[in-house]
Amino acid sequence: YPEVVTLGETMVVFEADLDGPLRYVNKFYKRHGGAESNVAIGVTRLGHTAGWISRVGDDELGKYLVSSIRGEGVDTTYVTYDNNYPTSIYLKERLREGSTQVYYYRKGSAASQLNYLDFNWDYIKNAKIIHLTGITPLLSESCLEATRQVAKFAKENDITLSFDPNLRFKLISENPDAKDILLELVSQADVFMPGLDEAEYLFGTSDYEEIAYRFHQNGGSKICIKNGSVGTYYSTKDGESGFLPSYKVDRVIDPVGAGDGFAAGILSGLLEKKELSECVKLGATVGAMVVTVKGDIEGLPCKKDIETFHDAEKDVLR
Ligand code: KDG
Repeated sequence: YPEVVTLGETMVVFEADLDGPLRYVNKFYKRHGGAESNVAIGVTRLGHTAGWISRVGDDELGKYLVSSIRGEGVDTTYVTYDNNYPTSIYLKERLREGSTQVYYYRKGSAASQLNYLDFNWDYIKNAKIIHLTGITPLLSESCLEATRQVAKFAKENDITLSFDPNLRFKLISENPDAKDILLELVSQADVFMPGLDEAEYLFGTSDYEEIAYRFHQNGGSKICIKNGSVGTYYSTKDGESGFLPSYKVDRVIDPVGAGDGFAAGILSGLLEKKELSECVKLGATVGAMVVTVKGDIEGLPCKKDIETFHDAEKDVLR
């Protein structure tokens, strides 16, 4: 059984090979991206096991997603093919270096048909960590129900529930209950990893300590609040807290996927029973490495790459 189980939608990404508006782009690279499968791949690269539950269309793009994600070492046993709905896609435009814009084509996708009645609960029960994002519950009614059932199951079975809000304003603007739905998941999470702007949207304040205090008061055990290139504030219910400044990178090539890399580092650290401060170092390193490479998953490091990244901070490499 995989140590980390996650569920959600993954899309085929068509990434422009030219900078500038998409209307002038004639060639695209085919890749894939989905917050949850990105985390599963990240965890696998760091030497742990992960399973991703999803639905894809019974089409060529669906077959591509499954074979590629399985090829990354993620368990895809519970990814099903849907005959009636297609695999979703998104287009990635790079107006200039470091500034990425994405366009989704995901409405009515196979993944939005995910249904908890199909889940193998024995598989989920054996996970050490269940990782959810705020994208899945906003995809459809059945995805909302699936997320709620999985979160409830994690609580009932004492499985660590990890939650990254991953706010997608397109999905939020279409759902008047979005904030309440997300707050419900925050209140169940053991591990919570919002961006500062996301925490501000959810809690109405950008004061790290107050956000953490309110999370812990609700029973949450570990929180990491990410503030991009500035750093990460972290805190545990037991009183460990601190701030880790972000690692510097020479050039930000593509910021998409950094948060998922961060989550992969945190979850791997937790599986290794590291202190939260050490988990944050790992998460921040993975996040920094992801942005230096094009693609949502391509920059995810394995353990050895992490040493090389930190070695590069020294003046001489021997
Ligand atoms: O976190 C990266 C994701 O944003 C990307 O891979 C695609 O899941 C995705 C989404 O909904 O944006």
